[in-house]
Amino acid sequence: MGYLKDTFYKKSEELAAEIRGILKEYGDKQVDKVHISQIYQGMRGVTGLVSETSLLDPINGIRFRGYSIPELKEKLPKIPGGSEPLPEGLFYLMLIGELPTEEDVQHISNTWGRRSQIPRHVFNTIDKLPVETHPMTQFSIGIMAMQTESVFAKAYARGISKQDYWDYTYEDAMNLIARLPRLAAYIYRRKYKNNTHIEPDPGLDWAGNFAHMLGFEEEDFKALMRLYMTIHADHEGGNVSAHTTHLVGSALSDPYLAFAAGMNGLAGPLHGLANQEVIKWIDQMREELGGGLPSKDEIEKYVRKTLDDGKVIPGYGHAVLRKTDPRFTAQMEFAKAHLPNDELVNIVWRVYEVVPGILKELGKAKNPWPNVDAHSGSLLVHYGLIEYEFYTVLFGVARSLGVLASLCWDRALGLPLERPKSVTTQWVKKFIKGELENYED
Ligand code: HAX
Repeated sequence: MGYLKDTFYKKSEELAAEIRGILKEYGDKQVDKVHISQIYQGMRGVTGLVSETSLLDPINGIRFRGYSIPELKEKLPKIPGGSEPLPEGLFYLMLIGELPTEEDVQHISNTWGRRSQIPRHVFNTIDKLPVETHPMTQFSIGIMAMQTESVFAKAYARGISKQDYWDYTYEDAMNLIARLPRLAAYIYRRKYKNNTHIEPDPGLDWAGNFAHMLGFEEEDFKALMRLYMTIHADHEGGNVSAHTTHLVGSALSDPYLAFAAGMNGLAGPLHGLANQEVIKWIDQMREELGGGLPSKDEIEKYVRKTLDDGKVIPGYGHAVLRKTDPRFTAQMEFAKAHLPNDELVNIVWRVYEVVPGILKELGKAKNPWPNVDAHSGSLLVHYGLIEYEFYTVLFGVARSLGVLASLCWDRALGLPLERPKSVTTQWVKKFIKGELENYED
């Protein structure tokens, strides 16, 4: 067994034993009571699943194994002379639960480099799609086409013990993460760069190589990709992409099937697609106003018009967060250091000065503050990645790190099929009236 896998196995054995103890002693202890409003309103605030890799605090934002984004920036290994953390290090932290050494990170980089080959039929499948197919659809189809490679699916078909599920899941997770940048770059270059492709550079790290295969050689863009992949990797277990991957994986669907399902959720405009929507929204505003840096008054009018038209302000609000997303702040800091005079970035900052006040005044959105998607597109545009529809694919590649590390944990801990109870409104009405005894719908 490789040393990363070996270390993971030991850690998972320890935690599994601890969980058995917790369940034995405290299994009946109640965490939340569920309100009727929560049953109807997307289970908001219902604690109902375990995800070891990260935890989201409504005020302070995401913590990966206890570490905030500024702490990750300080403590995770970087390339020599680099400013941004290597996502390989975050993957190690999420999988093992401890900060990695430089060697650990190098080991993961090399492993993913070795595993990154994609079978020809996957590219052939993509090639059969109309080129105008949305990149997220192409991405999801590409992941599904790669499912032929699932070692979990093959082992399960042969017949394996429950004890070994984690092992094959781990192999699939590592292969899939290794291959996703190549798949994503293929989709990008096919759709936007006349089908001209760039071979990977084995000397580069995972995110740096991704930037290279996309066709961006500027060191600052590579640094941005390292930061981007790190901050988008995970956001605890309840968000749509993480939860879907976990849910589908709980049926013992292999990691390719589970992750593709998660990506279909990420492709929704209330989730990951918001990053393309933000830039489209700003572009439309600029078009209406005749270009340039709009004044706060102009932005305010445009925001109110968007709301009056019954639309949401993309990049604002969150189901859990109640303050500015630290992932927004991390990108703002990057922009201040690298591109403080960029016009689009300055518009994003000005929008930030205007939108929260309006959303607060209207009082409907529980969180008037910006989320991760409010900033990401403006940075990409600056470096020339101007194809908005591709932005969610970048998010998807990053999200693989968290949700696939989590899937390894799901299998190692033997988490069961997920199957919450649903009820009918008829049931709710009877419940309210206290008529549920011997109830049959
Ligand atoms: N603009 C306008 N109205 C908003 C709003 C926004 N940005 N955010 C919330 N609201 C509205 C909701 O639509 C809802 O209205 P109705 O009662 O008429 O349905 C009301 O305020 C209450 O919503 P909430 O409880 O505050 O928010 P939810 O938990 O239901 O939804 C969302 C959270 C992120 C979906 C929501 O804030 C939204 O639609 N934001 C804009 C889209 C966006 O940026 N999505 C990305 C979120 C982060 C992410 O997942 N990234 O991948």
